[in-house]
Amino acid sequence: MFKKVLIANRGEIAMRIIRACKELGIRSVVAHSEPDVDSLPVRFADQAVCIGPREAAKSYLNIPAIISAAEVTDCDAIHPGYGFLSENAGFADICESCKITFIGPSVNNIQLMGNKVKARETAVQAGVPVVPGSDGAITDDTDAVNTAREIGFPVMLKAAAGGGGKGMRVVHDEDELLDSLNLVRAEAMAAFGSGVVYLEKFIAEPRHIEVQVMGDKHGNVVHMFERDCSIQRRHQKIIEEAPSAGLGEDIRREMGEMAIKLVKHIGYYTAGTIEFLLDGDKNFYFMEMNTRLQVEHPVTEMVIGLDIVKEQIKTAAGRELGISQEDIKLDGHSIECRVNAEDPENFLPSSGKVEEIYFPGGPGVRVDTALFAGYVVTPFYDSLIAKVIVKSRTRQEAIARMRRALGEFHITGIKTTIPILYRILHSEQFVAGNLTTRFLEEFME
Ligand code: MV4
Repeated sequence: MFKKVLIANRGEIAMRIIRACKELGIRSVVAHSEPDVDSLPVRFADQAVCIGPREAAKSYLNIPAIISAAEVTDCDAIHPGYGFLSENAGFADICESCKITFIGPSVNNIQLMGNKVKARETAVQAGVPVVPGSDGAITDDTDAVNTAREIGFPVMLKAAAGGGGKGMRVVHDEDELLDSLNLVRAEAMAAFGSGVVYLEKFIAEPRHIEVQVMGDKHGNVVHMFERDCSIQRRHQKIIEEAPSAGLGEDIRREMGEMAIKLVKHIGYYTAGTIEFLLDGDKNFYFMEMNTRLQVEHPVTEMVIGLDIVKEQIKTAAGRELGISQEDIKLDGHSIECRVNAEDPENFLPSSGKVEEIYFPGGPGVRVDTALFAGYVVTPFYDSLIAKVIVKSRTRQEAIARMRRALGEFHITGIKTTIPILYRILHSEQFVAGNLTTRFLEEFME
């Protein structure tokens, strides 16, 4: 097992990784930016190293500084958390060259899934359903027109280097197609340095369902069922739950099997997520794979009773997965609400000093956060400040528990999105489980 792990991240996820290390008897070192010197992870880790100023590009994305921090503190592994360097193949490669284990997938798997055209092709090869669309990248204008005609409008143009909602556009008819193609190409070139674009049938009002997977370096892989992440705003998830109210046992089993097929096909050996779109007729299609630990992993932990971060660290160290697929059983229902430091009126970031804070507790409530009274929320990083996670026997009981938990959450000094979360938890549509990716737009009207 590792002796010491460097955490190249901040906030609640740094806390989460420190906790996993502690339970495994591994020492932790947190690499932090200058303003984060007073943060909770810095206090909770065994050691801390400053890696640069507040700008992420000069600290949390500063590869030489992070590698140096790991070397001077004698760490055998680096956990990147989510965001920042977690899906950076170059970083994973440098870690391995320096004989530091990157707690994540192989360089090859990161590159493969980072390219959405290749990811789609790989899914096809593995026998996993994908949205009807182009065979690989769109080569030229005639190719775009022919493919779109074949599959029928509306279609969606997507950048191969995109993902998470960046570099994509819905095209309603042929008149719009070529202008849109040039637009997406230009946007993709500016944002990702690659103008490669592909095309898919546009699935209207889908659910976003993702399957958690976990592999080891001995060829074992399991899935841990799905999360429903349909409640999002501008591609930022707000509420996630497990299991999804939109799946029956048959689709759930098929989706799990498809996720396993894909990860076995690529030799994946760590925690990952296979994203699917589920249409109104319950057809599901592979969309993307996230080759990292995700923000919403706790809802899965709550319903299967496993610690995903501990499993991720153990398998990175070469241990075999201690569990087989038959051992993984769904128990109850879990919901996560993301609390953001934002003005609930307009979603603008809110910064300042946290004056008073009281976290919800009691049966079936978990709060993942790095907040404390006196902490200063800065505008330099993501506005996620806490995740409230509940677990109960049924979805309705979990909703009641989340309403209760949000009601107990008291914070002064900064504005948060708690009032919005509270309203969603009381909406008829949410209670009925009628979730689509358009839920929030319709709800906010
Ligand atoms: C789609 C789609 C409809 N049809 N692809 C958004 C993020 C990126 N991962 C892909 N996305 C979508 N791809 C086809 N063929 C709708 C979306 C989409 C979406 C997906 C998941 C969650 C929220 C979303 C919000 C808007 C659009």
